[in-house]
Amino acid sequence: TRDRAKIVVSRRLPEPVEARMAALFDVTFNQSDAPLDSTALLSALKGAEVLVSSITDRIDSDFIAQMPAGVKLIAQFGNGFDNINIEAAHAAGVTVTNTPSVLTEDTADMAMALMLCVPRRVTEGARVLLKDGTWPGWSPTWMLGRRLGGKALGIVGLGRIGTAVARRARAFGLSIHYCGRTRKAPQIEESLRATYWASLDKMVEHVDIISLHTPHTRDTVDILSADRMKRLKPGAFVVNISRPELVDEDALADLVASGHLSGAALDVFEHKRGVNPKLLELARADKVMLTPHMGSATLEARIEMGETVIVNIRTFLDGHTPPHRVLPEGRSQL
Ligand code: 8YV
Repeated sequence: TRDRAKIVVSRRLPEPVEARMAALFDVTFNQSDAPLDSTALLSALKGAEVLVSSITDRIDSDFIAQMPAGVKLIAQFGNGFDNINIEAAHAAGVTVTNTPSVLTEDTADMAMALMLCVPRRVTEGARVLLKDGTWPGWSPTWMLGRRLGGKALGIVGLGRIGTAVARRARAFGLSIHYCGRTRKAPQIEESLRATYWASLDKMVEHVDIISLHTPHTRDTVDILSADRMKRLKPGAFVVNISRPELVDEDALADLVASGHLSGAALDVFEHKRGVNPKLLELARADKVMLTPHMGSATLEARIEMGETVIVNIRTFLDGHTPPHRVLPEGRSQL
């Protein structure tokens, strides 16, 4: 039998995942809770065969060019892989894998929470009652929000997560609209009673809520541009649980502040810039809901993501194509 493969894991993972990896491989874990910078990560990779990466690692063409030649697999702990230059990895003969599917349902649950929170004033109510202690007592006009049922939901990207959101939204009484590169099979449209729009510009004019479930690629940057958001119906609501680059955050904040949009709920932000101060101010006024990238943050999903990483690594080390290989034409931003 061959020696245990040396793998480097860029971020701390839930304890059961780390224990399982340590039992199977010769693992180097990042001992701190913060990401490693490129220099530290590259030096940790000396003598390694596999890098287990996360969204906070910038694996661009420079990084790949400097990677020790023995590293032949980048196993991303995550569904999205826009932090990795897939073309450069492929050109260097490095396989990339991700962890789709296991986080789909939990991420869709979170999308529904985001959709409900501002219109039904959930956190606002909790704060008033618990923190400010200002409840004047129940009254027929107390904390009136807006109904979700009967509204039209526009889903950008009816993939795994978009579809899981659509199923939930149907149960909440929303009608489903979607757009994306390809139209789904009639059975899928029928089961969701979903209306396809070939043009996002047209769809935005017909929906009350728009929710983004498409990856961050060169083609999707600012897919919700200022112009598109101005075309949304007055009072429309924006949900982003995908990637921050898909939305023009400044324009979104301005359109909420001006009252054209009734609000927004965002789970993702540009990490380096920090959270847009205009959005923070709107969040304090309960017009906007901000959560810190929690879409897949359940213990169950994170353990299953870890198991998926392990299956990808073992299959690769056994000389087979890993089940969740990102295809060379997998579109990435870097
Ligand atoms: C993870 C995510 O938190 O999977 C994704 O694409 O955005 C999140 O589920 C993150 O990617 C971990 O690397």
